Amino acid sequence: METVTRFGVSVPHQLLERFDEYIEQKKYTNRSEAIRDLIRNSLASEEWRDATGEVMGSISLVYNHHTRELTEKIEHLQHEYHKNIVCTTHVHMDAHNCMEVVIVRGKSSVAHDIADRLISTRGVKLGKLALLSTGKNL
Ligand code: NI
Repeated sequence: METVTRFGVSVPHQLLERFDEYIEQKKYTNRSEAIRDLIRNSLASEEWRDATGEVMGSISLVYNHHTRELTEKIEHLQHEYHKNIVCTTHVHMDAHNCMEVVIVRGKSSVAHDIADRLISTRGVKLGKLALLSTGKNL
């Protein structure tokens, strides 16, 4: 039988409440099975990473612009990848929250690197990379 490892995770109370609602909706019987599936899905979506050739992608971010130095960090990162970033659209959603959509082009691995660095920046609440082929070979 496969060895199972237990580990502890620190989660803000409100986030865990929301997660428990999600678990109930999805008919999971416990948190462990739900977390295992989330891990499997995250790993599966990494398969795109190895695609060769040029791709187009959009990276959507949601963040609170009051978070210290966050806006500067996001802008700095985008300058670092200026050769791969086509454009950026910023939406002030309410008094606190912003949505930013960054259009990227280049190798799949680079699009993933940009997305990973932006999404993992402290204060970014939600983030998603959507990749598309350039359509050249279709
Ligand atoms: Ni804004």
